[in-house]
Amino acid sequence: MDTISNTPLNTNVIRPTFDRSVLKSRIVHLGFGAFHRAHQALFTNEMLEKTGCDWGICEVNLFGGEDLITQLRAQDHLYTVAEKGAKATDVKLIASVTESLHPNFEGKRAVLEKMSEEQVAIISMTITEKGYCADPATGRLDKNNGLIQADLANPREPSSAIGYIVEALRIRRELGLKPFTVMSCDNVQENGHVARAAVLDFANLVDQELASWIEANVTFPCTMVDRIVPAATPETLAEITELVGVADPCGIACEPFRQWVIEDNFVNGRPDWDIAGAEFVADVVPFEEMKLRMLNGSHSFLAYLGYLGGYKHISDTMTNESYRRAAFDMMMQAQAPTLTMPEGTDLEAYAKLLIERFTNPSLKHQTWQIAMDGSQKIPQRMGGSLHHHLAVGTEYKWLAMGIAGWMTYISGVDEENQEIDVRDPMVEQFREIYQQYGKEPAVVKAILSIEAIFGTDLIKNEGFVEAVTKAYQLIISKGARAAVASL
Ligand code: NAI
Ligand code: CS2
Repeated sequence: MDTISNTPLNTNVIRPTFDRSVLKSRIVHLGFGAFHRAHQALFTNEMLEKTGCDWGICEVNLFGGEDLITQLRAQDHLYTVAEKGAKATDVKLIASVTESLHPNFEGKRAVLEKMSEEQVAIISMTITEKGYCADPATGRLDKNNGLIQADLANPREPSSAIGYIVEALRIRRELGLKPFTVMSCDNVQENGHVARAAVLDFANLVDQELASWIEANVTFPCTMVDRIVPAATPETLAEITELVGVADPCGIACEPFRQWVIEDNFVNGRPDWDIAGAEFVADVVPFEEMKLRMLNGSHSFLAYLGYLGGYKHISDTMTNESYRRAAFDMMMQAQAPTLTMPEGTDLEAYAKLLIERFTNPSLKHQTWQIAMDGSQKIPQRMGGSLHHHLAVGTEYKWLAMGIAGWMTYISGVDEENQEIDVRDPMVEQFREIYQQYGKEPAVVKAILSIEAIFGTDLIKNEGFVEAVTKAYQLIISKGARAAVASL
């Protein structure tokens, strides 16, 4: 079969020239999904091109993604990334991946053994927000999480990413090996701190000595990651085939923009990703907060209200002037004032660039995709800012509308009475609430009472409950487009 590894590729494909044979799996990456392929693996590829060093990546999917791993193996772990601008597209062949593992193919032990090999210095992760098994409201390990309960009962045979990390660290300690750095690359506020808390909380429940060793020896740098990478579709894959000259089932399309800000805190060495455009800084938290609130907060707003308003893609919502204005106002008036940024940061320029990125018509980023897992996303994208406005008494109507949009979306029924395929770890709880209240305004209070999402304070704030209820009623009675236009 013709694959990208055995067929001449179109001349427009940008091919690396570094020697792959020197690469070692010094990074084990958990989560070979869309984003990692277009971000960390691509940065690594460009770093290797400039340095010729030996930092290769072993890819692991702990949940799903078996086909992707099989396809990747069939093409010698090579794949392509299409960077699609509004006008032109660059196609890059990525050669930084050395090997791959899947517990459903090789077994859990093989994954743990790989993570425990001496040369492995970094475990990186793009495992989605829910992969941390943390309580979204507190950021601590959720001991009631089903995966965590199973792993606590049987820590040598883990299923969760947290369980794998703790067991691999136990093995490394037993073997007298250096630990690895745990680097989260997920859209989680203070992602390193959340990863650390989850790992330490888990370790403390299985072996307190191990927990103390991890606390003293392992680092969990925070990172701010940014690049819009929609899930692959038959259309993007067909386009990649056309651009590359042969089918690449692992190919992925994304926007040209990319950003990676990394806390420089590694215990066992790290690649010079800065050579490929990443930034190493002492404190990432302000950048993470900026990105999560301004980009992701408005993305979620557009996803819920856009989906309900009949828009399939983010770029479609940008064709409606009131959505465009609401997204910009949300960034500048609801989110920017809550941030404390290093001097010289131009938040208005950042917001303008975000609107331009959202408008990119070549990028078919589905509102439905971004709408997924709202229970994990809303607290960090809107919750922190809400607390700020409620404390200082400033306007937060965009946040109230965003939350009301999410609530309407999770009812599971759209404005045409069609079913919405709601994907969320808490979907059962949402279903029960809607079964009890229907679409009556009382449903708002019932949802705001979910502690894991909203904590215990917000429900006590009458002004806030009223603002969300009003926004919800407006969406229900007049529709999402009119509700957004009213802002
Ligand atoms: P994807 O759906 O293509 O991949 C998800 C990956 O997460 C898969 O590799 C899967 O094996 C793994 N996974 C899912 N649930 C898991 C669990 N409970 N434990 C361990 N692993 C689990 O999604 P994509 O686009 O790769 O995004 C993944 C994450 O990357 C996002 O949730 C976000 O935090 C981050 N991200 C994504 C961006 C994007 O534009 N796609 C941009 C910036 C960050
Ligand atoms: C999006 C993000 O799916 C989502 O929730 O908001 O994945 C977004 O595309 C990235 O964070 C951009 O860096």
